[in-house]
Amino acid sequence: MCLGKIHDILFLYKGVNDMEKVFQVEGMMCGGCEKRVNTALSAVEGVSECKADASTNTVRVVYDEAKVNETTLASTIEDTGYDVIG
Ligand SMILES: [Cu+2]
Repeated sequence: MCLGKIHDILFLYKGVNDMEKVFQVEGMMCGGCEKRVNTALSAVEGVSECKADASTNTVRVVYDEAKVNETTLASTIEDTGYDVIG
C-alpha cells in the first residue's frame, strides 16, 4: 500500500467534511435549556460536537456537511423551543 493512500484514509477518518457553525439562539436560560438543545442536536445524524451556552446565547455545532445542513440544525434547535436568530 502506498503512503498516499494511507494519508487519504487518515484524512477521511478525521472527517474532512466537518463544518463548524455558531448559532445565535434566544431563550436559553439555564443548564437545563442547554441540555435540551445539546440532546436534540446530538441525536441528529452527522453532528459530531455541540455546545449550547445559555450565558452567551450561542450554540456551537460541528457537523458533517455531507450528512446534514445548517437549515436542519437550525430547525432542530427551534423544535426544542428556542429561537434561532442567526
Ligand atoms: Cu433552562
